[in-house]
Amino acid sequence: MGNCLAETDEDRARLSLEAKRNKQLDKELQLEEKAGRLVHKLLLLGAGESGKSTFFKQLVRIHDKGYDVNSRRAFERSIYKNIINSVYFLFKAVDTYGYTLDSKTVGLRDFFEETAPVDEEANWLIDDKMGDAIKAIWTDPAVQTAFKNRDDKATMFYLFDGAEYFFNKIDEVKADKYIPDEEDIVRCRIRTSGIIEKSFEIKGNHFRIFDVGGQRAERRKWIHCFQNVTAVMFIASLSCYNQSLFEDASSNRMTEAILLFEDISNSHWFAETAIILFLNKHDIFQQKIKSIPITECPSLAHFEGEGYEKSLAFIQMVFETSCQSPSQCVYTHVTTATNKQNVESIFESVQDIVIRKSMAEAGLLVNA
Ligand SMILES: Nc1nc2c(ncn2[C@@H]2O[C@H](COP(=O)(O)OP(=O)(O)OP(=O)(O)O)[C@@H](O)[C@H]2O)c(=O)[nH]1
Ligand SMILES: [Mg+2]
Repeated sequence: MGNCLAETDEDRARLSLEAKRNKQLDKELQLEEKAGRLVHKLLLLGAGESGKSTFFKQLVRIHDKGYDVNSRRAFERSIYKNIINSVYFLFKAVDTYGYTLDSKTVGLRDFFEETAPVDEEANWLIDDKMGDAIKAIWTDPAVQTAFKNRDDKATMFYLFDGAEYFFNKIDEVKADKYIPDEEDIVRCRIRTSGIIEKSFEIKGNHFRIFDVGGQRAERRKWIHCFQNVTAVMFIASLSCYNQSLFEDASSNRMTEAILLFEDISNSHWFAETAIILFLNKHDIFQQKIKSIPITECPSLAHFEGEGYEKSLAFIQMVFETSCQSPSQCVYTHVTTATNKQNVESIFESVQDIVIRKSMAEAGLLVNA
């Protein structure tokens, strides 16, 4: 499996706890199967920030109970943190690329930097005053220019994908009575650490779905849920072809995703497993491709075409041909995980693939 699963000593204790927990989960799975209940185990895999948890959250909305008031409240702090961090990233870009803030914004910046927290454990909060400051900062022409130029080679910087969405609803977020809605939850970014698992019953079929952390340091934990997997849902961001990794600025995100997909799809662990590839963040890709060619990604530098359709087809071809296992067939979908209807219809096809595969394995279907 290459180095994506290499273990280090530092968190061995945590890993062994997780291994125990996953052994327990596998035991439960076997018991359920013994009791005559066929459980389809599905893994969401992929590099960091590709949209695995977003997909998982949509499944909770669509096929579980959704998010009640208490669970929605639990996202409040992370949303404040997402927004505040985005303001810091915008200011950093303004400084780095020499944009000039309005004199009024300079004063607001002082207030923001004195008041807004920076450390993880702080009490992240956007009250009315802070909300008004953020709103004014966001509309400053220099900040807007930095934002618009964030993908240009010369003026590039990292900003999480939900930043614009939350800036545009800052009036709601800053209100005392604010409780995140399900759309906010889907847009909120919380890096996953470890393995999160949930059971779903859909039309009488039982699914157990695992969401994992995708950043490099997280991947060594994946192996603990690799046994008896019915399908891998590999999520790759389409829009990351011009971005570098959060955890390593010298590596291109799409190159990383292609190499990871190659590792996973050719792995002996998944020789009997359906591999479903989601080319995600289609909404962002559609916009970005108008001005930035996919050749920005070193692994796609040999592409000679241009335009949306050819670029998309090329990315799909590169991913699919990296799976060389003769017994394996990759089922590809182009997705926008923030769109509930899109996830709902795509997951219909996933169920179809999974159920047909299970029937074929049980000898009930000739062509899976
Ligand atoms: N616009 C848009 N944003 C998306 C899409 N999919 C995910 N996002 C956003 O991308 C950010 C990262 O998504 P996550 O689901 O947290 O990514 P992840 O793969 O779980 O990341 P790790 O937990 O670090 O492995 C979130 O803010 C999502 O709202 C998409 O299709 N379109
Ligand atoms: Mg996640």
